[in-house]
Amino acid sequence: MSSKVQTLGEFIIGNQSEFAYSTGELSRLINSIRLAAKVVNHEVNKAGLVDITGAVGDTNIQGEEQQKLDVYANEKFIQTLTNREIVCGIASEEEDDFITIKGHNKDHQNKYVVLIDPLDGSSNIDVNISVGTIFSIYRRITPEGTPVTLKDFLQPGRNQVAAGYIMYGTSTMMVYTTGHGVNGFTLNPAIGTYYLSHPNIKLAETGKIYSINEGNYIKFPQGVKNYLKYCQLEEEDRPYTSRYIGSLVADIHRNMLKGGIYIYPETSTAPNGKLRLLYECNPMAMIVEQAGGKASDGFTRILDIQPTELHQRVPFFCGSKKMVEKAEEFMQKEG
Ligand code: AHM
Ligand code: MG
Repeated sequence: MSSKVQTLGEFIIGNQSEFAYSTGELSRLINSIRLAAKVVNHEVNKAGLVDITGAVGDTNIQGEEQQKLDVYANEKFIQTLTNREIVCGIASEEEDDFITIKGHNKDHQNKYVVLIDPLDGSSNIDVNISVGTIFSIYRRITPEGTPVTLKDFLQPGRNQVAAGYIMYGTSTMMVYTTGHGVNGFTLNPAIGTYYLSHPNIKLAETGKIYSINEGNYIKFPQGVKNYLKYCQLEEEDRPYTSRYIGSLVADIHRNMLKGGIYIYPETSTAPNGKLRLLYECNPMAMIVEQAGGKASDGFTRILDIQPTELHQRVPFFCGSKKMVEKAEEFMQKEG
């Protein structure tokens, strides 16, 4: 590896001055996520070897079966974030309620809240397909020195100060933004260092990939059905290619690099879709917008939605700007 290649650690320090409140705390926070991700990566990578992939038997707040690695990742991220004097609260997709962190002096002085999906797509672990961690960071809005409240977590996504994901794939990558573009870092597992491999990621304005669980076609709203027909027509640069892994981080990551649209719409049985606004859609929307793309619920910009509850779900249309605009056009035509 050439000595000119920047490591994630160097990058975080080098770009600290770009942060809105440049006290170094956000850098330390991102650093702690980087460290926890390394530990989780180690476990995910050996998941096929040991009996760690089975379902624990618990069900999470969404009534889904929780698997051992979800529990492990959840614990690791919470533990790492709690041990630092940076966050005053954590909300996790795997926890019913948010966690209050008093800080070492028990004075609630820490500034940031973190919302995290510790291991998304975990049903893919058993079959050796990429999974990911998604995180979202806000400054608290209630005064420092008081315990964090639900209000601090229910901020619209446009207030995020940073967002990112870690993809445990053929290579492990961390991709994040602090509102100044998107950068991707690849882990060299031999030495445990992430290197800047994808500087300033830009999403093509349009692409040729659409990603949706088409098995649910019958349950889709008419606007989505019409858009899918449009994607499949032999016209101009179409038909597009259909690619769906069923692992949000991997599907979005591929589309960011290749150009495309990801859709998880509302269905007749899930009127708000499946994905969670706070842990999945907001962070992905910030990243995709920072890369020049677009994210909406078919009608409204994701980052402008005022959340009303921690585990809220929302329909999600995300990816290349022109493709999302076209899908919105079909949605809006059907009202
Ligand atoms: P999870 O948070 O329970 O892991 O579910 C989220 C996952 C996403 O990664 C993926 O995009 C989606 O669920 C796939 O859902 P489906 O199997 O309904 O297509
Ligand atoms: Mg998830």
